[in-house]
Amino acid sequence: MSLIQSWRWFGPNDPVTLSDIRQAGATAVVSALHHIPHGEIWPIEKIRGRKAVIEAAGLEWLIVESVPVHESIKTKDKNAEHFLENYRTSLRNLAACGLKKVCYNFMPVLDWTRSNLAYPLANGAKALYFDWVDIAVFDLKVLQREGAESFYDPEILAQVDKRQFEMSAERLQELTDIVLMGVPTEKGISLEQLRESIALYATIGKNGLRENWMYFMESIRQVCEEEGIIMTMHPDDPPYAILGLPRIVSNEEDLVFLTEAVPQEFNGICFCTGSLGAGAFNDLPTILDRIGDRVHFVHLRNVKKDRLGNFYEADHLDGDVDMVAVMQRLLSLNKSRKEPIPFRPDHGHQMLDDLKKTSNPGYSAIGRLKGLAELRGLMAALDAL
Ligand code: DNO
Repeated sequence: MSLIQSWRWFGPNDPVTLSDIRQAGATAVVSALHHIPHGEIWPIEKIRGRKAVIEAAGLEWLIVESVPVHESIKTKDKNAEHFLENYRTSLRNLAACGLKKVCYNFMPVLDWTRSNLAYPLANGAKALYFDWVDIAVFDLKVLQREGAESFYDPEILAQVDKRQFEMSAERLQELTDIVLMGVPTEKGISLEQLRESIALYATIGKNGLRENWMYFMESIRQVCEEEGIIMTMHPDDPPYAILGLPRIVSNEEDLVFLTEAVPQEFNGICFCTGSLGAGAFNDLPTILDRIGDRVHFVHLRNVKKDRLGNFYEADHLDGDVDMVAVMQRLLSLNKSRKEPIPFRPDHGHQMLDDLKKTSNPGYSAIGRLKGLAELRGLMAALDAL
């Protein structure tokens, strides 16, 4: 029994079609109803409709990525109960349609963050890139966050003025849009909203965010246990605080804390090698040895970091993450499972024909097809040993 090869599909508006996905060799799809605003109930008919489309293409909708957790829940504000009730209803509706694996994250306000979506690689392909100086330019010059200077390494700070001077107005706007974007198919936020959120999260802090997450888990526990739903929490991307926002899923200690704080099986992990791999302090095979039994979904991706912590997304078998060791661990975990663990090639380079097309950043067809093919080869070879 091997791992299940899945693929993220953003729905009918995704330029990558279900037929493309089948040709890439995936058997299962990871999808979400991105058009439903965060916090609203996912109606059964809409879920059924999406499922039917996926199945008509000969694929299975295996994982829901994501059912977004509304900011009211993350900050546990006065509307939290309303959104928790909606969340439970959405989970019940998903389970009624046979969808029992859900991915989510608990990152404040922004989902994943990069500074460049088209970083040119030496071979002509393009990758996603995270550059601390660019982020500092945004933070200090655009957002103008109070006290932000103290947050950056002096070596980064020393480059900010020069970098800003060299940036065109268009590039500065592009950088701002990229940081504020969140999930590309969903709505970004405004600078003002970001400022308000940063102020609010400063009062919550890491411990407060952990508590709010525990409250969220407790609020959905009964529904998950009754329906047999497994929640898989996605790590912070990148795995350290940015713009002063607290983070609770960035390293081994966080993951151990979260799995121990809520030991029930419904509290699972989405093991994202790219997110965790961007932290020099994270040793991924060791993390899997600690919390592997709670991993129910895997994002396989690689990153190459430099001395200052800037990183770009490398080829799936290249980069700092020891993908062979990770795959070995996953295959051995898989042996003890009743159901095989699904993985998806997470992100891929923009390359070949896709350089001429517009796709969701990180989610072009050919780069992911290459990643999946390499990972499939690795899996087959290790499986045969
Ligand atoms: C980025 C993705 C994330 C992920 C969410 C899960 O490419 O891995 O956006 O879907 O954080 O909630």
